[in-house]
Amino acid sequence: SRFTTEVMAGNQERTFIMIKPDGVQRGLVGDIIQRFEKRGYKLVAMKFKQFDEAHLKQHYIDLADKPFYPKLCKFMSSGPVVPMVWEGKDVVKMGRAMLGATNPLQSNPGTIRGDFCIDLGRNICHGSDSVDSANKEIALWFDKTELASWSMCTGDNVYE
Ligand code: IDP
Ligand code: MG
Repeated sequence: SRFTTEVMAGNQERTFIMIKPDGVQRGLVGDIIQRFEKRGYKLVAMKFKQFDEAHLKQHYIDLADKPFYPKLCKFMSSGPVVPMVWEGKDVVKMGRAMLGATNPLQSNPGTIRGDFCIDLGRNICHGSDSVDSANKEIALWFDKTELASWSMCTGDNVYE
């Protein structure tokens, strides 16, 4: 079955991608989702919601000792965001590549940050940096029941 093929090909990896408040404000929600969708990745979960500072502090807990941590968490809770889970082959690494470098001035044109932003603190999107972080972030942002279990009708056109 297709499910067996996907499991065998290692296509079940998941990452956590989030459109930040600046990305929402600038009307980039559709474009960012479309890039993952068009590439062939499978959407597993998505929300549109404002979260409180405590939640963002937990999300960025690894950066707690950085000077920009309070400002970052405050900004991230200043408006609605679009947290998402995307699934597919090598999607953690590829998601980061699609986002571009953390500093938009070092992001190549063609990447999300390289196409749409300039400043480090307004880099419009988040993506998990490892499978381990992805699992932690998915568990923080989504309840198990919010992860959709479905098969895309791509047949054998995305994966050989
Ligand atoms: P990442 O988002 O590319 O994974 P991280 O190092 O995890 O980058 O930092 C999280 C976010 O914190 C960045 O996306 C950026 O918005 C912000 N940030 C990172 N470094 C700085 C900094 O030196 N000054 C201000 N904001 C920063
Ligand atoms: Mg990070």
